[in-house]
Amino acid sequence: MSRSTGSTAVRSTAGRSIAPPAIPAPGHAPASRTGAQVMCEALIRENVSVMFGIPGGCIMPFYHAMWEYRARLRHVLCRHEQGAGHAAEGFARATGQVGVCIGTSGPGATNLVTPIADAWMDGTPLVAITGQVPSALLGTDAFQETDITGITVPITKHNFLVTNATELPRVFREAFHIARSGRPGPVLIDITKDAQLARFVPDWDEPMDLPGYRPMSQRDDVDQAAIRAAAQLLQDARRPVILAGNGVIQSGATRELRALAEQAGIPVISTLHGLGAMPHDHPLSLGMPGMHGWVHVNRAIQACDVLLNVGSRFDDRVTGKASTFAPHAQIIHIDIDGAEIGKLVRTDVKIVADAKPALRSIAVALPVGSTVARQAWIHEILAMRDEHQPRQGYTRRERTAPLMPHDVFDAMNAAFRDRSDWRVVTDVGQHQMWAAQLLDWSRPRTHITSGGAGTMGFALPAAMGAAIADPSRTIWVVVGDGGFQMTSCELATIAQEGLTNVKVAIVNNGYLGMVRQWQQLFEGKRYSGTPLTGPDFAKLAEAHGLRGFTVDDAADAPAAIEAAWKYRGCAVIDFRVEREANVFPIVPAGQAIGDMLMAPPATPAVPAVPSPFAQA
Ligand SMILES: Cc1ncc(C[n+]2csc(CCOP(=O)(O)OP(=O)(O)O)c2C)c(N)n1
Repeated sequence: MSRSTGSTAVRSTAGRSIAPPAIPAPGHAPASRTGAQVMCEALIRENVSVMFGIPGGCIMPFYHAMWEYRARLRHVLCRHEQGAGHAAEGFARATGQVGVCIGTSGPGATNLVTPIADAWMDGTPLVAITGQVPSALLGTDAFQETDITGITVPITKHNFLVTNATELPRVFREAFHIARSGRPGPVLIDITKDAQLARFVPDWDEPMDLPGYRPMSQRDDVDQAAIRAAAQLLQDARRPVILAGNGVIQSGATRELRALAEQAGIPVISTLHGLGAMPHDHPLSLGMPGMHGWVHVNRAIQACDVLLNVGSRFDDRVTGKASTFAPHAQIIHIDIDGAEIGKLVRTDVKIVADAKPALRSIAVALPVGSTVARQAWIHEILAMRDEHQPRQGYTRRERTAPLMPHDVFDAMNAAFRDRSDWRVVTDVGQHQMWAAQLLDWSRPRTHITSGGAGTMGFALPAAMGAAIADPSRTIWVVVGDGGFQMTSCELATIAQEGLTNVKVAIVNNGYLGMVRQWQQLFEGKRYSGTPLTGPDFAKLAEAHGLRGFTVDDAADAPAAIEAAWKYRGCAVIDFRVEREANVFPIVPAGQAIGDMLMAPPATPAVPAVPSPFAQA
């Protein structure tokens, strides 16, 4: 099985133990430290225990110091900085804590750009630490110099270039505060090599200096006038719905969501990132909306008279053509980030607040009244659901190959049903939408995916981070053969770390499936750049010392999942599914969410641009 190099051992290469410098107790004068040692102590003070990264020239002083602190700071050596960043994201998404990733200057830093952008889009708390060339060389195109603070301005909540080591204690406190407060997100700290090497006496009490940064927190008062207005709208509504997003999960407000829904008899729709906020089998739980949302959910949105959006930012994958979204509804929007409110969809009641206190306040303000009219509304939605029988209709779809994608998800659901010790991390593409639609999501933070950025390659490293964060749970990766090949090098990291709780299900259709689906439905089947080959994934797993399975018949899927689950090590299952299965429903790009396709159009679309090589 996996080989462990003992990367967390507390011994020097010479076999002698090295005592880390003691972190001074409060009230004791701290001794002089290098900037790099201060970085380690600042991380420990922020309760960081695990970091994901790759060393290199300009970050070497930090790695040198890390050795002394290795009993308290575990470093996971990833195979690519993109993997390190996604691993830190997975750690953060599983725990709600700030994830930490590290890269050297130049290419190390630019390789972190994708996960930083991903964390930005999905509100994931992340601190990225990068080394920078010595301050005397800044701006000279020195070896491995890249202006990473310039590059990451639009995709970080804030970033810092530290050239003066004495700023490090304050900068680290500010960075972690910014990453985890308000709408969480990524912060980058770029530290020149000379600042890491400089010796000084750190001042841990220097106050934060963040003029103008006043994020909302759970302790802040909620605007009571807005709460009363929202409660009144909900009380008077005959056809209300709640749209629950990532903010509910981030705020830990699932109980408050359920309490309000039950008190007022309002059905709840969960966005991709809201899956798990409301148990799938709760009578008021409707499922996912949007481009691949269920028919009854999208129709409920288009017919509702009041829509309470809590913690979702009206992504265009949810709204379709925004001007046509929920055309009859008065809209209440609760968001911790005021800039999201009214950005894409008109809003009637604006509540800038954390989801938990806001939902609690609305429940208190809501007069207890009759819900008879609501019951009629709920029955109407459920009748739509029964008519379309989305889940059943999908799984009953004719089997055109020995293994259909839905066979894989059926088998997974059966394996998950009686267990609670799992999470699923999905990648981007068809398998991601099938997982969202077909798996039964009941608990928060069990569904982790790349939503806003849609980053292929996210799943395997993010699962690695989630697995390290919580060794008691099995982390299932659901990934396409395309996305898997983007970051499959992290199998080596999983093997080196000896992780036993990562299980990988590759939904292998031999295509970049989601793009191929669009080409089939909207571009006259012109499969340009989408047919895809790959290695024998089971053998690839075995080559890493992991366990590999190949499944090409539905009858074998449940046994493979059980065997992988019970195997005391990381396992990879290559599910070779029907190549041209599609995700339905689908709302064509730019259309209203009511305009769903439930099957390929009768007349296939032809490419809009005729071939320049066509014979005259
Ligand atoms: C890094 C990146 N490159 C390109 C895309 C565009 N894209 C979206 S889905 C998709 C196909 C994914 O194929 P695969 O991983 O095999 O999953 P499938 O759709 O077949 O389930 C592509 C190329 C993307 N989302 N991310």
